[in-house]
This record gives sequence, C-alpha cells and structure tokens, in this order.
Amino acid sequence: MGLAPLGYRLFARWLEHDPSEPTWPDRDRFVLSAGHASMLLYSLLHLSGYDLPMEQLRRFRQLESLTPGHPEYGLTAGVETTTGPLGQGFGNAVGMALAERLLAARFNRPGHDVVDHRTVVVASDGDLMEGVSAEAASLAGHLELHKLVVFWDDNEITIDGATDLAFAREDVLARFEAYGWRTVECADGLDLAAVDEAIETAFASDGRPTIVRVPTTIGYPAPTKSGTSKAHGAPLGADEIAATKEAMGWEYPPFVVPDEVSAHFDQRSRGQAARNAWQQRFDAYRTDHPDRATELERIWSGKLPDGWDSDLPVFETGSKTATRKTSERVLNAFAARVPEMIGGSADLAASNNTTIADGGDVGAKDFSGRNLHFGVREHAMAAIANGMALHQLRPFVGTFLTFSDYMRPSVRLAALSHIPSIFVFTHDSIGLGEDGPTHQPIEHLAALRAMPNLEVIRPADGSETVGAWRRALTRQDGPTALILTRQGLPELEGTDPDGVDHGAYRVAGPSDPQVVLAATGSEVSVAVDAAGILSDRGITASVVSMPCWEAVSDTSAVFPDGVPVLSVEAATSFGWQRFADAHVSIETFGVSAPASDAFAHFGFSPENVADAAQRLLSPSEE
Ligand SMILES: Cc1ncc(C[n+]2csc(CCOP(=O)(O)OP(=O)(O)O)c2C)c(N)n1
Ligand SMILES: [Mg+2]
Repeated sequence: MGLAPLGYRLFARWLEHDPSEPTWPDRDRFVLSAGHASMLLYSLLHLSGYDLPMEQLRRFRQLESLTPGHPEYGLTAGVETTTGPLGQGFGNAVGMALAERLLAARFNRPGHDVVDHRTVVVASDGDLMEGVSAEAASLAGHLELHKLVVFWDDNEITIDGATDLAFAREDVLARFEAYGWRTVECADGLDLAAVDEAIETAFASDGRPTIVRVPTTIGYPAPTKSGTSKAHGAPLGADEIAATKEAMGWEYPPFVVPDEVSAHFDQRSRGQAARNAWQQRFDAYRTDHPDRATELERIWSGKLPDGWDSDLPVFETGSKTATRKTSERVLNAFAARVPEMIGGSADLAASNNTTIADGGDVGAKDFSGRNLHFGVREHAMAAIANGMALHQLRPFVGTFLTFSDYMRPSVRLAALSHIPSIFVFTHDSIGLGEDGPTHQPIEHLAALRAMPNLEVIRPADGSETVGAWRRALTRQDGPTALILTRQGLPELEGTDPDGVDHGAYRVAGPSDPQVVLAATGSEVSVAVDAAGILSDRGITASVVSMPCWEAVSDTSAVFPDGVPVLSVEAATSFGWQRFADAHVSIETFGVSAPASDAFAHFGFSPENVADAAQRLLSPSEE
C-alpha cells in the first residue's frame, strides 16, 4: 500500500511495457525484488491490462492460482523473475541490465538502437541489507550499468520492528555513492508529484546506475497499523480495512474496480504504441542489417544456431588431462559457434578454465567482450547469471565446488524458476590436494543432487565432458552444475559423450558381472583399475559411470538384479544408498596433502576398492 503511488506512476506513465505482449524483447524490465509485496505487482499487472483477471487476485496465495505468495517467473505474465528471497531480484536485475548492454554492444548500429531499455527495481530495506545486493551493486557500479534504476522503499520497517533495531546507522545512499552509483532523493513517496519528479530525474541517466530513496509509510493509510511492522504480513482485519477505506474515501466493495479507474489505468494502447514504434525501428534495422536482425531474433527465440555442435574436440584414449581443462576446450568449441555464450568466474578464471580464448574482457567502456570478471562475489555472480539467462543469453559462471555454498540460494532459484544457467564447479574433491579441508568439497555433490530440477554432471574424462556441455547447452528448463577436477585424469576407453544422456552406463566389464563398481568423475578410472585387479583375482566386475544422476531412468541394464553394487566417489556416500549396497566414500572433512596422498589416505586406490568389492561379495571373509 505504501508503494502504490510509485507502482502506479511507474506502470501507468514511465515504464515502456505492453501488457498485450509481455515478452516484447525491448520492454523495460521491472523487478520487484521485495517479492513479499507480490500483491502490489499483481494489482499493477491486472490494472495495466495483463492477462491476470480479477478472479486470480481473489485467489491470492491459493493452490494453483496465478497469484502465489511470491511472484513466480513463467507462471504469471509480466513477472520477469521469481523473487522473495531478499536480495536475489536485485542481483537478477543487474544481470538483466548487463545483458542489455552486452546485446546492445553486439547488435546496435549507428542510428539503430534496437536493444535499448531500462531495468527498474523496487527494493526494500531487507533487499539492501542482504549481502548479495551489495555484491551486485558493487559490480553494477564498476560496470557503469547506467540504465539500471533501483527504487529503495525506505519505510523504516522490517518484520521485527523499526529499522533502528538493526539498520538505522547505515547511510545507504553514501554506500551506493561509494559503489559508483548516482543517488536521488524522492521528497515524499506518497505524493504523486514528488514521485514523478524523482522518476524523471532517475530516468535521465548521468552514466551511472541510479538508486532513488523513496520514503514511504508501510500500510498507508490504515489508521492504526500503518507505519508499524504489524502492516508487513498480517491481515489488517475487517475494522482496520473499513477505517482505511473511509480514510481514502473509497466506497466500493472488495474486488471492484470502477470503470473509470480501469480505463485510466489500462496500458494496452500506450504499450502497443511503444512496441509499434520499436517494431518500426527494428524493421528499418532489418533492412540495413538483415543478418544481424536474423541473428538477434534467433537469440531471442532461445534456439541454438545451426552447426552449434560441430567441430567438437576428440580426446585421445590414454592421454591425461584434468576435466577443468577438457572443459575449457569443449567450452571454447561451443563458444566459437554460440555467440550468446558469455561468462566468467569469481576471480578464478585461470583455475576454473572458463575463459573464451580471444573473447575479450567485458568492461564499463566496452561490452563487446565475452569474458566477465565477477570479482570475488560468488553469490551475486550466480544471481547475475540468472538475470542474463532471463535475458536470453547463455551464461556460464565458475568457482570452486566448495564455494557453491556461497551461491546456493541463486542456484536454487535457477532450478525453481527453470532458468538454464550453467554453473562450472572445479576443484571437485580431495583431489585438489594441498589447499586442504576448507577447499575440499565433501557434502556438496549430495547437497546439489538433492536440489529438484538441477542437473549435476560429473564427467570422468574429456569424452564425457563433451557430453556434459552438450547436455547443459541443450537444456532450456533448468540449470546445470558441471563438476570438474583440478587434477589430470586418463582418457578412458569405454566412455562416450552419449553416456551423459543415459545418466549411468557401463564403461568396462561384462553385462553379467559378479559385482558392479559405480563411480563418477575422477573415481571412474580408479574403478576401472580395481576391476582389473578383481579380474586377476578371478572375480568379474563391471564399471558403471554415473555422470548425471538426474538423467538416469532405468537402472536394470547397468545394475542387474541380485548383483551387489559398490559406489566409489570421493565425497560423502549420502544419497548413494539409492543405487549401491556399500561405499568407498569420505565421511569426514578432507586433509591438506598432495592429491595422491589424500586419495591414498581415504582409500581411493584400486587395491582398496578391489578389496572393498571383494568384502561385499563375501562378507564372512573379512
Ligand atoms: C533471504 C530472506 N530472508 C528472510 C526473509 C523473510 N522476510 C520477508 S520480508 C522480510 C523483511 C521485511 O522488511 P523489508 O524488507 O523492509 O520489507 P517491508 O516489510 O518494508 O515491506 C523478511 C526478513 C526473506 N524473504 N528472504
Ligand atoms: Mg521496510
């Protein structure tokens, strides 16, 4: 209610959007980072003329309505991203504003600004307290994302009470100024003229991103609860509603919008005019630059270009390479064909091997490059990647697997809202060696596999790395985590890119073994060697590589009935109980030691794996 004046003026006057065509590519992006104010957004969408009938507003927060508790991308027309976890929308918006600059640098030509829109955010106190927004704001300032405008709902209230409990001494605008932002003060967020003035100032860019402090009163004008934390989430109650309506001079029953209000608010003709004007500009662009126009339309459609998977590297059996390095080659092979692949790392590019050769760096003065430097800001990196993906790019972002924890809230939102971001996680086990337990992931694979709609792919060698990237790039409806080694791995004989799409497949041994060794990534070659030792001992073993659990459908071919299965993975066994009867695993934190010593210490030698398999076959022979 306190944001109604700002929302009204944005939607009904300032934003370029077309309710009849919510996915018009050059629309202004509006992100309600404070997703708990979802009814504000639903009301604005309804009144503007989006396909959100009053019936849906009545069904607010009810099962299968289009008006869930927090806005969900892909469900409700006009909702640009899923918000609710505070700070995420802010990060997504930075990604959208960045994508706009990246596409503009690639496609706009003199006299043809076909990519040219704002990204507008409403952020609450909570959004600005969260670390992710600070990371994202710092990078946005560095990159001078000047078409990004954030309105801060400065209502001095959070759930627990007034902001003087925890947020009163901070000079938010000074902080943003220090990030390289322009700051604007709105005199009164409840006064339409003051709101208009602030928006007008903010929308006239001075070359920096802009934050506008908008003082409001939460729950305005409810007579007793406005201005207090009681207005945040609890219903006002019948008496307070009646008193509020009286204060506003509003005499209509619930869910009734008077015709003159509907007519006044309806944005369809204004939106159509804006879109038609853009369409004319785009048609002129097509006349002058037909190939570019076709290419831009392809990117907007989300379709990969013809030949996207030609010229992929082939890896020689027996050669030894880390999968982070095979990944670099595969990434570059795809990137040569897929220009919308743009990505980077959180200050570990040379370790994550995420650099596009000759791609050029992205910087404030030049957005034509393809390599992004996120700085040491993992959380914002993932939130920004999601925003870029929502803007039709194919972002990939890298860090060490152990720091996936720093990004997890954004990875989760990518999964929840079907965003195809690609997360490159290298240094995937104790195999990273000397950096020790702080850097050695143990529970991370299990934690990522537990997440619905995230595909976790841990290739065993170069061949599977090809399959991993191919699968990640063809995925449209959710994110992928690529799990890669620091240390060299042998290129195996039985591996196959297609194996990744099967999820689990046999790479060595007979189809009717006495025991199955199931492994992923660096442990597949250990299992292959263990199978050789078992064979010398007169025991037949098969080796099943399981690069992608999420792709596994039928396991009967790889895990024959009645044949015991031993899992071999340098991580916690948590989750492997689904497939295996016993485990060679790590149930503690790691150790600081050379990789070979760390592997030996935790029993990841072919001999120990063979012994464990033998014990599984005849437990009494211990
Ligand atoms: C990451 C995260 N932590 C906690 C919450 C729960 N939560 C929802 S709103 C809110 C704070 C409310 O204060 P503010 O952001 O100022 O919003 P206002 O009440 O002013 O609308 C909190 C803690 C959340 N949504 N996301
Ligand atoms: Mg607040």
